[in-house]
Amino acid sequence: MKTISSFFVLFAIAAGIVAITPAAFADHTEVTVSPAPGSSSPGCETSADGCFIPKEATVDVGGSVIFSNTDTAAHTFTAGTAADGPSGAFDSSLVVAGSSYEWKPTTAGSFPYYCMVHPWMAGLIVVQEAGHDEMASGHDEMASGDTMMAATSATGMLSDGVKVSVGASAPTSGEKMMISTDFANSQHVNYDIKVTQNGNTVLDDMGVHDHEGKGSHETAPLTSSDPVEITITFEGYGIDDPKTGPIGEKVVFSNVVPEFGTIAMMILAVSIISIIAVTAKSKVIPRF
Ligand SMILES: [Cu+2]
Repeated sequence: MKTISSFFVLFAIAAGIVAITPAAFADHTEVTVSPAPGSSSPGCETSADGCFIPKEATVDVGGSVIFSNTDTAAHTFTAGTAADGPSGAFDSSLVVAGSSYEWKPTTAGSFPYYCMVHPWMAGLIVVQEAGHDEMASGHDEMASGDTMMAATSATGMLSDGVKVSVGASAPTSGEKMMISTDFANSQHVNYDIKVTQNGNTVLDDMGVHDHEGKGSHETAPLTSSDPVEITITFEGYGIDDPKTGPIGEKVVFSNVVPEFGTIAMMILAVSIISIIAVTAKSKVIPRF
C-alpha cells in the first residue's frame, strides 16, 4: 500500500511537471513590441489593445525585447512612467519610423515604460527568471553597454528629402560631449555645426566636408550639465564649387523642457524643435 501510494504521488508530481512546464517555462527569449498605428494621436490609451502592442509582454532574464517602430511617427520606448519620468532601466531615445531598439533585461521584475514624445502611450514588460542563470549573467556587460549607447538621437530633414540625424552623449559638466551626424544616403556633404550651452559656444566647426555623409564631433569640456542646442547649417553637396543642394538650410536640435531629466529633455526638445524648425526656420520636414 505504501509503495503504491508513493508511486501515485510520484506520478502525480511528474504529471504536474508536465502540465506546468509549458506555461511556466515557455520560451520567452525574444519578444517584439510595436506602437499601435496612429498612437501619436491620443485615443489608443482607452482602446482595448492599448498604445503598445502587446501592451503587456513577458520576456526571460537574458532574453531580448525588440521595440520595433512600425508606426509612421517617431517614438521613444522609455522605462518609467509619464508621471514619474524615466526609471533608467532602459531608454531607446527617439526611434524613427522603420527603426527598432533592443533591450536585454538582466534582472527580473516589472518594467512599465512610455513614450516621451506621446506621454499617453504606456506599456509593461514583465521580466521573469529563465532558469538558465549563466546565460543571464553573460549578458550583463552587453546590457550595460546598450545603456551607454542609448544617449540621444534625433532626425530632421532637408527640403530635398535627405534625413539629417544627430546622435549625442548626455551633456555632462567637466566632460566633452560626443556628437555624431549622419546625412542619409548622401556623399560629399558640406556643413557647419555649432553647439551652444547656456548661450556659450562649445563647438563651432565650419566647412566640414564628409565623403560618406557621416561626421563625428567633440565639444570643448562642458562647464555644466545643462542641455545644449545643436545647429547644423547645410553648405551643399560636392567637392568643387558651385556646390548643389539646399544650401543654407538649418536643422536645429534643441532642448526646451527643463523639468525633465537631461537626456529626456534632449529627446523631447529635439522632436519639438524639429517641428518648430519646419514652421519657423526652414523647410525642414518633421518625421513626428
Ligand atoms: Cu510616441
